[in-house]
Amino acid sequence: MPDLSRYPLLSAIREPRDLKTLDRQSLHKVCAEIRLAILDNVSKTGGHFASNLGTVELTVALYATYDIPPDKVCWDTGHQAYPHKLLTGRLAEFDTLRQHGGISGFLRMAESEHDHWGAGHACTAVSAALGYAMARDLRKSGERIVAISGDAAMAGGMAWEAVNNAAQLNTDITVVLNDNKMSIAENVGALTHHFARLRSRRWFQNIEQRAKSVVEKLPKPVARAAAGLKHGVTHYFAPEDVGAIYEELGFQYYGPVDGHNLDMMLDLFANAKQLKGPVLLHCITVKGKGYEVAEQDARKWHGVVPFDPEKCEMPKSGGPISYTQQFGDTLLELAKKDPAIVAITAAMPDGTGLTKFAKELPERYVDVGICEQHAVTFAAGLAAGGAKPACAIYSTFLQRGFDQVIHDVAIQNLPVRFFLDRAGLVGADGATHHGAFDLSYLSMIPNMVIMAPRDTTELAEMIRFAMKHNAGPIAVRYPRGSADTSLPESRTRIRFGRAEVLRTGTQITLVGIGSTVAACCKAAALLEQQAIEATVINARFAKPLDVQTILSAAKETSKLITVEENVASGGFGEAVVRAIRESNAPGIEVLTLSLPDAFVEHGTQSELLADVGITPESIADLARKMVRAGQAFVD
Ligand SMILES: Cc1ncc(C[n+]2csc(CCOP(=O)(O)OP(=O)(O)O)c2C)c(N)n1
Repeated sequence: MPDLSRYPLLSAIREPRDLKTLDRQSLHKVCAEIRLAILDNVSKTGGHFASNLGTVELTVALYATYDIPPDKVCWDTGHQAYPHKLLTGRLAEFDTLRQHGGISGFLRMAESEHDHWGAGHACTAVSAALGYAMARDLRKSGERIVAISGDAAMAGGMAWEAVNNAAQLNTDITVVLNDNKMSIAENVGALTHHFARLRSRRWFQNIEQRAKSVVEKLPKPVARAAAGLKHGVTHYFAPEDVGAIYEELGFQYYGPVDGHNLDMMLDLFANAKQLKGPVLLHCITVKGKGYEVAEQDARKWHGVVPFDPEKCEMPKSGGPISYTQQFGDTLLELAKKDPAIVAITAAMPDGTGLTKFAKELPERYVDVGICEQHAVTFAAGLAAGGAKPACAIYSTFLQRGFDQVIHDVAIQNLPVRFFLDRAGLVGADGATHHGAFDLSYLSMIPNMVIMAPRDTTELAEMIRFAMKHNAGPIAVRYPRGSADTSLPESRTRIRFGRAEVLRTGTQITLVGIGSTVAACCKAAALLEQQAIEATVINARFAKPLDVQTILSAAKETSKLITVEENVASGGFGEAVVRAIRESNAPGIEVLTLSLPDAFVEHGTQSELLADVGITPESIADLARKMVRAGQAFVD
């Protein structure tokens, strides 16, 4: 448990309404204690850092002003909501953040009654808040609904769909735009420039005074109408803000305000509380506020591993090359030789390994923002136009572009190359971020080819293969982190739809795909110690499946286990079972080992793999039982 004596005021706060008992001076102290709690704990657990230091005053001011509950707050993504966690009774558990069995790094409705909206993926808050608002209107219950979104998330298509709908519903909803000019990397796109223009305007110093001064400038009838309103802060009062895109779309735009000026933020929310209809409060914040190195390099300090808070240093990452880096290096090497290659990321240049590409070949690098759907169709257009798009999106975020993959890429059989980092269990980010579904959601699509490398060397080969593959869409999925280096070094060339046999035995066949190949090899070594001879196959292709190689090993051993970091339904194992059944080969027992039909929580990757039974020991154990007991495991 954290040392609560370090946070005397914060430790007495169990829920937002407790803030209402504090005077302004104490609220300033609460802000300082929240920053300290974030630094103390996140420096030990790792997690989102800069984004949370930027929302401290905003959260305290909102929670001290609104009536929560019954008022409700929907945080977008949730990676900036640690102050919210600390103000809603989770200080004592804060040192378990993102740890196995501990509290989540994001918000989850199941974790706290104060988490009104769970997330992890961006751009959902305004839609969710709008739903809450309509439900409230139907109930006639009258509570206030707030959505808090970052500037990058507000550029996502879904956020615009919600804004468009909000104006139509014309219900009472407050959107707080937390504008720190940053996504994880620098924010991109035309909207960013629009926000910058708004930022450059005179900031509100004092809301009442500003409202008054603006009213005085208005023509009389409008001024009278305006003055009649209780707090006088509608769009009528801010003529120089006309042109703010949100006003054109039916929102009352109010801002920009300094999101770290607690007193002003308290005034802002006290006023905003009274407003009717859709309202947008534009707050300017600084990512990393209060921790100098994070302010200076918010990109590096967005998400952190455990670090030394005194020295302000994160440990250097050593060890074998990561899949991410291998991807970035290999694609850049290929793109230098092939001018048709274009790299696309959806707001994840560092996470997908494209930072170097962006620097060296900026004219062929596109960061589309948090817009995975657009990224996919944009890539399809590039392919149709003769370019070679490499669309690098995390497995979990490509879920956003599912229809685009089918409708724009696959039906037209366009050669878009998808590179899916973070496939399988990702660790501390938990349920919203695991790449648990891509083998399923891609396998079902006609024309799609899917590969998964057993290690980083094979990833490089697969990237080369994919960039040459012009016949239609192709995807390479690979896990977070580095490869297991214990695999055999001997290599065979990648051939379309062909698997690789890594060792042969007569009693059982273990078939791995991607990250699970290493576990299968280790399981085979354990089995060997128990005098059980196993064949190990590196499937390489989830689609098309190498039925010939798998079937001939299955016939030889009559027992087979598939292992994958993907859910069972629609996954690799199911495809193998189907192929064996369709072959009508008699007497083959098959067991499929996969992720469960449940959302896997957070922890380290190895803790989670142990939880779901994907370890060399558990594979060996199952294999031994199958071989020794001759037990029927027919699907
Ligand atoms: C759909 C989706 N794509 C990508 C991400 C990865 N991601 C997490 S936070 C973030 C940046 C968000 O920027 P912004 O909304 O401005 O919030 P800030 O971090 O600046 O507070 C990104 C791209 C995500 N969570 N969801």
